Amino acid sequence: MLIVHMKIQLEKNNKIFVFLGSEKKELHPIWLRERVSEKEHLDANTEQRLFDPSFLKDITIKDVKIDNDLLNLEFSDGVKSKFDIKKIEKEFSSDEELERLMQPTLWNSNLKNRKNFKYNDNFLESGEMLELLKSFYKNGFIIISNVPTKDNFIVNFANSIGSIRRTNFGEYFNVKSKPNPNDLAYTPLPLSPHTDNPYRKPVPNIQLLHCIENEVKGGFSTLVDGFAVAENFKKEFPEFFKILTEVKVKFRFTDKNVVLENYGELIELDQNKRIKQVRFSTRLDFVPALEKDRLDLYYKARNKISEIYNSDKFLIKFKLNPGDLLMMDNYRLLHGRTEFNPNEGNRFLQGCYIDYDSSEGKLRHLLRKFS
Ligand SMILES: O=C(O)CCC(=O)C(=O)O
Ligand SMILES: [Fe+2]
Repeated sequence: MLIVHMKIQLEKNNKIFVFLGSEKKELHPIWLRERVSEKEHLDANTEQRLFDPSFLKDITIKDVKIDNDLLNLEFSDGVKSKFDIKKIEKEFSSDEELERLMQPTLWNSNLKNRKNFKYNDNFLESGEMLELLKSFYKNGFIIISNVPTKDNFIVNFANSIGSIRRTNFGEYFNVKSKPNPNDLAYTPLPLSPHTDNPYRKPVPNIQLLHCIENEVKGGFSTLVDGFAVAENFKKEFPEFFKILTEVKVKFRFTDKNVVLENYGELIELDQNKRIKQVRFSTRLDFVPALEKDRLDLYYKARNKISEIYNSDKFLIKFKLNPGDLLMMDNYRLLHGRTEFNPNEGNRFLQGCYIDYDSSEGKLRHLLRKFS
């Protein structure tokens, strides 16, 4: 955290001013009254308020004194409170460290310096777990080995970061070749790089895949940094980039129980025109019937980005071994697998989803614990 050093000054009529660099700001009495932290006002376990500040009206400060690092206040409703000035200072500081840790470092197939993580019984609350999450935010994925290959252990793993995002595939799903599959993931067919479930509302943020068995010669896993490709695309093919950031494509999943649909751009930008999310799932995308010329451009752009997603310049390919668990950002990375022959042996992965509140919540928690 970047602490902004702050000076407090009391002026007449119990006005409290803070100086932040050259800026002078008056602290609002209700802003302070909301922050009283004595135990009759705040639950000690949850740090949640035992009063409702939205009911507070016409609050003024009756008395104020500074005593070293403490601000002693008496409010017009009779509440007396001691404020730690350092805590007020923190409210004016930005969470720069967290922002920096969560900043992606884009990569292509030359990706090096990948950290290896090895699971043990104490891993999930350890400093290593903090390193794992930092690495996840940096590269958009991590692989951790030695994760017990017990059936549905992935559920424990995911729930120790946050909470599983259950879907119509269940709390977790078995990725193996099976008869009458409701998704091509459950066949031995190759899967070109894709993002998962763009048809859900909202699209799951993070996918976990845990390898239980992998006895086949093929069945390699692939990953691509979609943000790196999109940045490259923007430079090399600006017209193509533009149309992929504009057209909202429909994605659709159906089986005998449900029809799921959602819309989104293949490259979605935020209000600052930064890349926010990529979507690519050419088995289930349906572009609207735009004007022919515009569709011409769209299809050329989709061909080109597909070519790049599948190219050796950006794609990494590796084998998941039993006990390996892959966790990846489904808004940034594309994943896939090469074809395999199910007659050679078993290939069995278990998968599930979690959302960013899980990974970010755990990151904040471990930062609080270890730094
Ligand atoms: O079989 C694999 O390695 C990946 C399958 C897949 O794309 C998925 O489960 O989302
Ligand atoms: Fe997938």
